[in-house]
Amino acid sequence: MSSKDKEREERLAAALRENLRRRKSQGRQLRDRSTLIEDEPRFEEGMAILGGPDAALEWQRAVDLIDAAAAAGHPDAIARRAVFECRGVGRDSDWVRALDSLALAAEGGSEWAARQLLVLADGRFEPETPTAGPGCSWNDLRTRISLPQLMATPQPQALSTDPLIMAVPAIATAAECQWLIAAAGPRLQAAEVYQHGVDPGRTNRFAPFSFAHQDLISEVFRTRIAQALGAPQQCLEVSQVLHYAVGQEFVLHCDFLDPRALGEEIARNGQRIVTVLIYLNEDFEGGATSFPRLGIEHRGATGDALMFRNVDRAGQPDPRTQHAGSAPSSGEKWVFSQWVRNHEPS
Ligand SMILES: O=C(O)CCC(=O)C(=O)O
Repeated sequence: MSSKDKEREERLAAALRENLRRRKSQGRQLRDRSTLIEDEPRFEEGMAILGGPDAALEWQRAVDLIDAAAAAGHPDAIARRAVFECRGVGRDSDWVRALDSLALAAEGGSEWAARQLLVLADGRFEPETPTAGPGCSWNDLRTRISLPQLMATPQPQALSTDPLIMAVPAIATAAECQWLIAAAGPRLQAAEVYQHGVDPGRTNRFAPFSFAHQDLISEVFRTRIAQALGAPQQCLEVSQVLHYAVGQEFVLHCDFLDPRALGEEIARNGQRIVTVLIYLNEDFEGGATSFPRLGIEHRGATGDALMFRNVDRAGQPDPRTQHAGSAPSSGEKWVFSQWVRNHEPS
């Protein structure tokens, strides 16, 4: 056995021990131990592929491994399958099925699923071991979720009609915002600018929500955004959560891609026609999103969105949309950021 294989085996064994310890300590019904031992490596291997450098090439194998572990009853694999179900990964998108899986996973002992269910059904964010509530099961909680209500988006208010800039109040709940902050926090890294990597003009940090890090809350955000814009989900780039500490900023820039430099990229994956920001908190000073050429400075309350077109009515880059993420002067600023293309990747 190579040292890499040995390392992997040790990691899987440690994950298995930790998983068993956690479920035992929660006093939940343990499934047959031998079944768990069989499912755990499949789940861990699937997750390792999704989080690794070959995710784009090997995603189908990862999905098959996680699906197999889920079919055998592994609660965290069932929770992960819920993400595939709502996104339509290797199957048709089906939110009802995804929420049912989330409840099933929570009933089986997945804390990750239980915490998401609380956020979606009860508007409650619990960072530690959650309980459904007195006399209430996870399945009961699931029945409280109405899909039309969950995906509803409030009426936007125009801040500018040309270029179009819209404020959407309360597109997300406080609990959903807290969830995304908590999910992004441990993964923050230096933010980058398109094709240039880390840049002195963008000193804040960010966490991408790529395949391995998606959950039902980030998917609810994406679904609401796609619905509000009338855009197919496939036009949405990888979502990001941005974090600004005092003094950190994203200096003046435009979000459209320059057709002179990036013609091929635009032809293949589309132009970045819309930017959506969802403000995840409000307990900071300063930190507005500013459009100096339009005289607009905007700061949403927790859960509010700002949506703006980066191109003009003819679809051409609109330099008037130049904007900046200003630095907070006290506190920390958290924002969910979504760039949207004008067609699906080819
Ligand atoms: O954080 C902000 O207020 C602005 C973010 C931004 O400029 C962007 O995502 O393009």
